[in-house]
Amino acid sequence: MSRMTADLTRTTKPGGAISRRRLLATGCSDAFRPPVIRGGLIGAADVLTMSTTRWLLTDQPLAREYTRADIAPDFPTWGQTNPSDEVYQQHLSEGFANWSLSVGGLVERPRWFSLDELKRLASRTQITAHVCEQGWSAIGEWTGAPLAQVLEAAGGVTPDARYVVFESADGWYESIDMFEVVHPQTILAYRLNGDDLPVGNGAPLRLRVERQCGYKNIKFVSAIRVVDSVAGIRRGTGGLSSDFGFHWYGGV
Ligand SMILES: Nc1nc2c(c(=O)[nH]1)N[C@H]1C(S)=C(S)[C@@H](COP(=O)(O)O)O[C@H]1N2
Ligand SMILES: [Mo]
Repeated sequence: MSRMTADLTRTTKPGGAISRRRLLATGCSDAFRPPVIRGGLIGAADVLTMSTTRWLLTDQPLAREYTRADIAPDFPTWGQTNPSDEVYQQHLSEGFANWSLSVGGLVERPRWFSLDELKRLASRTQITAHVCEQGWSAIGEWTGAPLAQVLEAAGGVTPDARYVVFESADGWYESIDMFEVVHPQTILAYRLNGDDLPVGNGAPLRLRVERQCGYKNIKFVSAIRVVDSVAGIRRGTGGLSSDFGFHWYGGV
């Protein structure tokens, strides 16, 4: 984690305000409270306003996007590449035709999404650099449904929503805060470089959070849950990586 530690020296921006990276990277995730979204649902306009505001206020622009010419010929696979979980293997053998994503917790209408339903939502395609904390990076083109769209299709989040928690078929779990949730590049990706997501890269669905390190980009996502606190989840830090000592906000 040495390069993330080095980032801690960049603590202030020109205006003198303490950057959010520092707040979070020093383990102060409790000190950081995203604004409560009033009025029940996150409307499209709210999402836009909120992400614009956050961008202006906290100096968190889009992650850099590249061109097709920059795409790595072979995007690596890393960590788990084929979960042995029985249910997962069944879905894999059926080409994920009967797979569905559970969306629950603090949403107005908890529901399931088939892969086709996710693909029918508005999509976003982005060519970005994946940066693994273990010393490699690769550029790939990801296509998926913006997470904000998915939550919208579940009726929007309730006023006390603060985090989205992701569960994976291999037992991995992670969470991100509502700021990251509504960021335009936060997508649930089902395609890599124009093809269905390969198994090794997290088929049928993986998270892309382009401003955070590899380990936050959880693969084989099977369920997402909106919560007001991550304290009750496993060891209580909000993710497998952070439960084992990595920063919860794994800024690149
Ligand atoms: N469920 C799950 N998600 C995961 C992992 C994993 O082992 N299991 N590895 C993480 C790490 S450390 C990295 S670098 C990326 C690797 O993504 P890739 O296999 O598409 O290269 O996935 C992340 N998400
Ligand atoms: Mo990684």
